[in-house]
Amino acid sequence: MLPTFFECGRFRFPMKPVNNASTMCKPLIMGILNITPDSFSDGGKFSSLDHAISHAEQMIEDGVDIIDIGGESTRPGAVALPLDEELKRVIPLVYALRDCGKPISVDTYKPEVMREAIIAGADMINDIRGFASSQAREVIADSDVGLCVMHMQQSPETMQQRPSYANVTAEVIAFLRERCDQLLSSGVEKNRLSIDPGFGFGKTLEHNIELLQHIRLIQDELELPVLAGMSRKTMIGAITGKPVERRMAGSLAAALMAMSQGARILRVHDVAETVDAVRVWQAVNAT
Ligand code: 9MG
Repeated sequence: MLPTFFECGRFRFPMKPVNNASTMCKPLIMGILNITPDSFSDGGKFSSLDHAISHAEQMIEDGVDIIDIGGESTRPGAVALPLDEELKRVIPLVYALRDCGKPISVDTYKPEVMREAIIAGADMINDIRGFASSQAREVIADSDVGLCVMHMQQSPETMQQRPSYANVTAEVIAFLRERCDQLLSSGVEKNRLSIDPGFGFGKTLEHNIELLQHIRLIQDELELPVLAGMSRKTMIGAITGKPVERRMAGSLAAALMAMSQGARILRVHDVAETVDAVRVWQAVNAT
């Protein structure tokens, strides 16, 4: 059974529907807020911080539940960002948004960024490396933030070169179980954890499809809420043949598929459209 609530810093979200039918639970919408280098800081009209703040305001108007701030690209082939640059991009934005009324998640695997983000007011840490670092686990254990523990094979630089599994679902479950057990042993409460199969992180299209078909199994096995992120990813492009700027419809279909499999958090770029799609799906499903 899933924990009754997902505890996320200053916020608490119910994880179970009233009638206990898991497909009826409205998923939380996590909006993606990437902060890029400040190309206008020397005299331009808007800085990248201003752009990011107005993007966050738009997402709030559109019905977002959690805002996920990221400073480092996690695309296949992306190289790591130096620590000081990531801190410079992310931390001012956490301070700027901390009182926006929505939980602020920070997408990072660096313990130093986690620590500063928590001090600045972040409510959740989203770690694509699944809290592999013992320093990261120490920082987290000392806090009350919610966590997303994600599966990845290798690292963003190399992950799509030759993904390989004997049984992708079983291996992802085993990996997430081990990482969650480590976090629980270091003192993290179970109701602060969410898990993520890591679509596109060291997976072929076939692996991604198999994982999408098995979200409910993954959630039931680990008794933890699943976060699913497929928005605009290569897997959507591979299925639809569309370039990244034309993948919204495909991304909505994938989000609804994840929701029908019981996913509790959907990580998306297009918040307004996903909120509408979820509303329609629920209105029909509830009758
Ligand atoms: C940062 N990031 C990019 N894609 C992601 C995904 O699918 N899940 C999570 N948790 N984070 C992601």
